[in-house]
Amino acid sequence: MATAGKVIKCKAAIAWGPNKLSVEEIEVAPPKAHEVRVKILATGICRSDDHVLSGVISNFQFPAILGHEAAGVIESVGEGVTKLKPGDKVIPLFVPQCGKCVCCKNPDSNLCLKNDIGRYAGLMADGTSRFTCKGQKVYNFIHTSTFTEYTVLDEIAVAKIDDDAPLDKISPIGCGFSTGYGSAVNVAKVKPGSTCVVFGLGGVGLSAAIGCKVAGASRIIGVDINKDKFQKAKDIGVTECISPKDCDKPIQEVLTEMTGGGVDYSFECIGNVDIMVAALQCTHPGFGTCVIVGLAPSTHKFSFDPMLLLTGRTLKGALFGGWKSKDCVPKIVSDYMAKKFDLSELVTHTLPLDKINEGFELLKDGKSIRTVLKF
Ligand code: PAD
Ligand code: ZN
Ligand code: ZN
Repeated sequence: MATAGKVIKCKAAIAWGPNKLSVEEIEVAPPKAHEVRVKILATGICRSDDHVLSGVISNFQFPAILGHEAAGVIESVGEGVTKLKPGDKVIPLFVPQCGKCVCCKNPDSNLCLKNDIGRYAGLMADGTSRFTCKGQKVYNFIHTSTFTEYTVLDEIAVAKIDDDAPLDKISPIGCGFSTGYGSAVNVAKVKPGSTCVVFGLGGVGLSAAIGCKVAGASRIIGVDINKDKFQKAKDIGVTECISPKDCDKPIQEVLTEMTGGGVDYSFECIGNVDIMVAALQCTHPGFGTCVIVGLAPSTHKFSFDPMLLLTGRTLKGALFGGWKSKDCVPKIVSDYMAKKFDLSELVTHTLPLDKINEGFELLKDGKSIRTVLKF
């Protein structure tokens, strides 16, 4: 392409610090060795972007380009990149897959040790940045940075997907959908006929419910304090919805009674440590499994009676639904194209990049599931 090897000037949303987000012109340097430059076509706003922007996640470097749930096309590739080429359709991977580390080599783990989650160094693998704005270095976000027309990605953080994939529709596969869905089918391994409860009916929780349904759960209970979320949840297969605000006793007790002793699987898709404990408590003794999916503020901790585990419950957690990202994302895209599940219910709003702040407001006000920014 005509732009290969050159600096590209384009628009991006820069997070200058907590709650300071503005759209600016930036410069995106060409990809170095084992990197690719990608034109982003669609990117969703996830609660995790909001956690960082609102400052509840500590040790984060600013200024930065947030965004991690996206789909795009490769514009150019750096030296040594052999399996990707300009024109390839791709999904950026916020949990990379280097294929070489001890976790990548372990068939039961997807936590590539090259991930930047929690550490937030915000730089490419070689320790430098490809973004500048007004002469200032701009950090990246968990190997992705997608609130920009162009981004540069390490080769280990890119999945090449089907040439026919509809890029405007599949951005939720980059985070929310795959995270929730995988939490049910991979992490919990929901069995047919089981009873599940999903706490939090946002993009991640609804996707967990889709996973429970695809796995054959017979009862899927949705819990949310925002009752506006209930209709959509029912549309995608949640069988009953409850708001803790309508209950005169703790939600874990209500759920235990409703299910005759506890659920088979529970999913915490909020990021609230008190709900995490409730999610463990409402699982059935002897065999119940609780999966932590939500990202809690950095300073929050939880504690619980260890007897809950001694009595045969399992507590688990995973990033990105436990999927080995580079291997599995192309398969999830193929499953979408084969109509194994629908993503349209997850995308409630579409906005141009210039209106990104409006997109964050919709999420904070509980009015959107996913707002997708289209370029
Ligand atoms: P969201 O804000 O769209 O959905 C959260 C839902 O929880 C909303 O519908 C709220 O109304 C509801 N809620 C809030 N507080 C309560 C409460 N006390 N009781 C019941 N319901 C409540 O977020 P999301 O779906 O985009 O993300 C959910 C979480 O998952 C969030 O913490 C995010 O950071 C995390 C996440 N984790 C991963 C991962 O890899 N593990 C990936 C993506 C997102
Ligand atoms: Zn996310
Ligand atoms: Zn690895």
